[in-house]
Parts: sequence; structure tokens; C-alpha cells
Amino acid sequence: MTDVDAALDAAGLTNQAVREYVGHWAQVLGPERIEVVSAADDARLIEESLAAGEIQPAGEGRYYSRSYYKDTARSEERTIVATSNPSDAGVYNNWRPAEEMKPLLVERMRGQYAGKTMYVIPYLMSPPGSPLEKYAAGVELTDNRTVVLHMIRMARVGISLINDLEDPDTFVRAVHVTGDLENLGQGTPDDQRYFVTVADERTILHFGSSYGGNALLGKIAHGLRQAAYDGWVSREFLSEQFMLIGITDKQTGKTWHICGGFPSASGKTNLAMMLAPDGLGDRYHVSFYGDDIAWLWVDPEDGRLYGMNPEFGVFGVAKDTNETTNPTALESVAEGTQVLFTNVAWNEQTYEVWWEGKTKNPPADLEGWHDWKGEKLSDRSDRDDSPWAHPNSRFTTTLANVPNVAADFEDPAGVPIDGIIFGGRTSDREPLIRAITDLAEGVYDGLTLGAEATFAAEGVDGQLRYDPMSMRPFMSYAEGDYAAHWLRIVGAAKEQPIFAHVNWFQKDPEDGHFLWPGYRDNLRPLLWLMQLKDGEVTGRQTPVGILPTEEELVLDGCNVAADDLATLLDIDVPRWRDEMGFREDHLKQFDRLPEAIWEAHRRVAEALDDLG
Ligand code: GTP
Ligand code: SPV
Ligand code: MN
Repeated sequence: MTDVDAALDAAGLTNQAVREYVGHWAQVLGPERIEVVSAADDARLIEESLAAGEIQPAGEGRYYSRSYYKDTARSEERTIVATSNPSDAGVYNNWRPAEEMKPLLVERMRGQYAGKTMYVIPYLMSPPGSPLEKYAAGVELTDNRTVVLHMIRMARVGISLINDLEDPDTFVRAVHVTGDLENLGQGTPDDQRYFVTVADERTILHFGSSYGGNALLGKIAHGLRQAAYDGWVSREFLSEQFMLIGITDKQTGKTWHICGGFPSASGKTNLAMMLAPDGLGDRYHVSFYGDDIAWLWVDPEDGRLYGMNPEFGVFGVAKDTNETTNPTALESVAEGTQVLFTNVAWNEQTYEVWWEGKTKNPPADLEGWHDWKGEKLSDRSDRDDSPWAHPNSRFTTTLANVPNVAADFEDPAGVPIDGIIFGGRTSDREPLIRAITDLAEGVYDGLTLGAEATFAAEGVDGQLRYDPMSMRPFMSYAEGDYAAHWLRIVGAAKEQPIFAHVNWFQKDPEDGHFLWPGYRDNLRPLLWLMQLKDGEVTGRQTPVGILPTEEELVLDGCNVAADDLATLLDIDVPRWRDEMGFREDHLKQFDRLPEAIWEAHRRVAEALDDLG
């Protein structure tokens, strides 16, 4: 066992509460060494990881890693929220009593750092100086150097952030243990993994993975689950799986800010990095604030709703990222960006990377290429047409590398919110956009978001399910209370944001093509939404919201067939009537659902019935 005090003294870590926490867990985990890291250590850690073969070079200032082949996505089944209060149990948060889970995790973790380094990562999930800074500090302990490299990109990491806390004891205790990945029974009845947030103790205990949200604890576990719980208990803020963008009209100088949630791997990063489509680029500019998490609160001074991205980087889906769909993403992972790729295909001779959809066809010359499992492509049998890159393969790069990042992206004041959108992968029923001006109807719409699940979680790809506000896997307290908290926070804003439901994924039932071109063209319905909010267009009222007319939608240079457009801008009333019954069953599951949400449901249902 190492001398904890000596290691912390040498690093200059003076926060006494943090020292006690590290000391306590050093006893449990039994590391051989302790190293406290800051972002300034990145270059050295990269060199060490390269030397150890944990990462590989992928061109100048670019790196590549592979995770264990059974450890490539979040596990929803093994993710648990534990507290001491049974009424925190919701339908989706896999609630368990804290007194049951904590000892279980401690036993599982005991001695697991033997022979290893314990990395101590002090981090902040907000720009310094944010009004929510007291909810943002954390210290992750990990035995995995690649996790450290990811955390340095995804969060602000440094010893001074934790030494200088206003309240030295207010930080999230986040313990990560990789575990013996080859013997954890992933996905079997004997699964050993546990990803637990003890929300009322602000403690995160994750055992059995080195991938993404399972292991980078600042991001999903703290930034979403813990923060959502903190925001509710304090009555101060919301934390949502939301992207956050600015749209500037260069002619008038006006900027709108829109945030919104789509389930995992359903287009948040792509929307946030969007360039205006060719026909509109002279007039409009989209700026990037965040692509995965937003914290929302009302400023007591001006009474407006504000939004802020607590993260420092992007953990983006690689699949289908190319010059047409997302040139901005490619620029953000260019040479010199210090990007880390995970589970894409990699060439050991040229150091190139490739994923499905990067180019139309994979590289023709197989020389040097390995798939995401590390197998040589030249050794593959002709019958094997499995993807070269894992569908949930990702790139990790800092916000500052994103070419359209907003000039004020680090402003701790956040930005005022004009619109809140919900969406997801829905092959039918959901039109391109429907705007909602009433708060309760907007919250109701979020709660009834139905979409196809994606490969970002193990074993649920393609399953149609309700995903309230796209928070289903990240929900930390009961859904009825969550709805009430939404009504409370947004309801307190003097100027109400406009809500909308969007869908870029409607398909032709015959040949399966996407009716809407998507990507850059998604700016068009959002512009319409802002014009609607400003009273410049009126749209067409339907029972499920206001839809744009064809004339109102700016479509110059947009490649969409006339009959597809007609489908995109209409609602299928019988389908919607069926949907209302499913929604009723869905909402009935939630205890303490506010009456305002039921009223909104009944209003929509009656309006559909009234159509005759
Ligand atoms: P998480 O990081 O998992 O939360 O995902 P995300 O919501 O940020 O999703 P992302 O933007 O990375 O997109 C996921 C996948 O959807 C990628 O393969 C994209 O290419 C694809 N996609 C994104 N936007 C569109 C769109 O407008 N149309 C179509 N057809 N596909 C899209
Ligand atoms: C998601 O799955 O929604 C992500 C990636 O953003 S992860 O960090 O793995 O949760
Ligand atoms: Mn996400």
C-alpha cells in the first residue's frame, strides 16, 4: 500500500475533505501508486499510454483505442439509482435502497486496484464561475489511464478546481473500477457489473467497464443523473440530455438559443455542429454550445430561462460522419486536435481510421487495416460482412476544437433559452415539426416522446419505446416529480420558451428512404419555429401542435420530393388517435403526475376526437 498523504502532498492537493475521501478509498481499493492528474499532464499521459500500447497513433496529434469487445456501450440494465428514500423509485431509474447497494459495491471493489495506479481526477462540470458551480465539482478515482485521457477531454480537470472550492466538502465522490473485463459475464444472468449512483449521498460507484458513460463519471453519471437529482432536491435547476445551439440572423444581428433532447445516437451532436445549408449560409449561422447535456435554470435577476453545457468536450458517434453529413465534426477531429477515437477501424501502417459511412465504400486496399476488434480485415472470410467499426464507436475531442463553437461558449452566465425541442427516431406518425406554445403541453410532449432505441445502449437497438425527454436511461428520481419540477422551473421564467417536437427520421413505408434530407437542412424547421415565436409566421393549428405550411418553410436549395414534403407536414389522425391510448397507459405508470399534464393529455385527445 502506498503512502496516501505523501502522494497528495506531492501533488499539492490541500482540500481536506478530498484527502479524506481519497484516503478512505485507497484503503478499500489497495492501489500500488496514487497519481493526482491535471489537464497539464495530458501530453505525458499520452506518451505513457502509447508506450504501454493502451492507445495507438492515428496521425499527427490523433490517437486510437479499442475497448474490450463485450464493453462497447452503456448497460441500462446494470445501471441503478440508489437512495435512502423509497419514494425516489421511478419506473425507469432502477431504484434500489442505498443500504443494499453500497456494501455490495464496496465488496466488489475491494482490492481491485492491487498492483495498479489510482488516478485521482479532480474535475468541474461547468465553466468556472457558473451560478451552478457548487453542483459541478467532483473527484473521480480510476484505475484506467485511457479513462483519464477521456476525462481530460470531456471535463475541466485540475487540482486547483478542487482546492479552491467555496465549500470544500461539496464535491461528487465518483469511484470507477474497470474490473476483470474478461470475466464479468456481460449480458448473461451472471453479470457482475454495477453502475450505481447513490444520489442522496452524491456518490457514484461504477464497477466493470472502461467505456463511455459507464466509466467517464463526470459525464452521464454526474453531469446528468446526479445533477438532475441535485437540481430537483435544491429546486434550482434541470439537468437534461440536451444539445444547445445559437442561431444568428446575420442580417438583423438577432440570435436565438435552442436546446433540446433526442435519445442517445439520434442526432444531438450533428444538430449542434450543423452548418447552415448552402442556400441559407449567407444569412444564418449556427453556433455550438453543447451536444449532450444542458443545465437549465431561471436567473433571479432578469427572470429568464438560461442554459449551459457543463461539459468540456464531445463524445460523438462516428458512424455516418462524413463531409456531407457533418464536415464540422471532421474538422474537430483533424490533425493536431489530440482527438481519441474508440472502436473504429484502424490502419497500423498508415494510421488512418475508418467507420461505416465515412466514405461510401470501405478502403479498397485492405493492407494494414484492422476492424474494431483488432482483427485484420485481410484475414476476413468473404462471408463476413459485419461492420468494420462498432456502431457505437466514437470520437472524443474538446469543445474548443469544434469550428462552429460559440464565441461565448465558456461564459459562466449561460445563454437565454428561446426554444426547447424534443425528437427521436420515429419512422412514422411524427411530422417534421410541430410547435407547442403551452408549457404543460410542452412538458407533456416531452414525457410522451416515443422513439426507436439505438446502439448507444446494449441490446435495445431498434426497439420502439417511450423515452421521456430522452432521459429514460438517465432518470434519477420519480417521473411524476420530474414532471412537476419541469413545470416549476420553466414556469418560473418570465418569458416562456416555445416548445416543439421534431422528427428527421420519418421513412417511406414502401422503400424505406428518409423523407427528410436531415442534417444541415434541419436548420429550416428550426428557423420556422423561431419565426413563429416572433410572430412572423402563423402556421396551421392541429390537435398536436402548430405545423408549418409549405410556403412558410424556407426550402431554397432543399432536395425534398413534393409528396414527401406533404407527408412531413401533415398528421395521420387515425394513427394519432391510437397513439393517445398508448400514451394514457404510459402516463398511468407514473405516481404523482401533475394534474396539468393529464389536462394537457385530455385536451390533445379531445381535439383529435373533435376532428370528426
Ligand atoms: P449520443 O452522443 O449517443 O447522445 O448521440 P447524439 O444524439 O448526439 O447523436 P448523433 O448526432 O451522434 O447522431 C447519431 C447518428 O444519427 C449518427 O450516425 C448520425 O449520422 C445520424 N443522424 C444525425 N442527424 C441525422 C439526420 O438529420 N438524419 C439522419 N438520417 N441521420 C442523422
Ligand atoms: C449516450 O449514450 O447518450 C452518450 C454516450 O452520450 S455515453 O457517454 O456512453 O452515455
Ligand atoms: Mn448522450
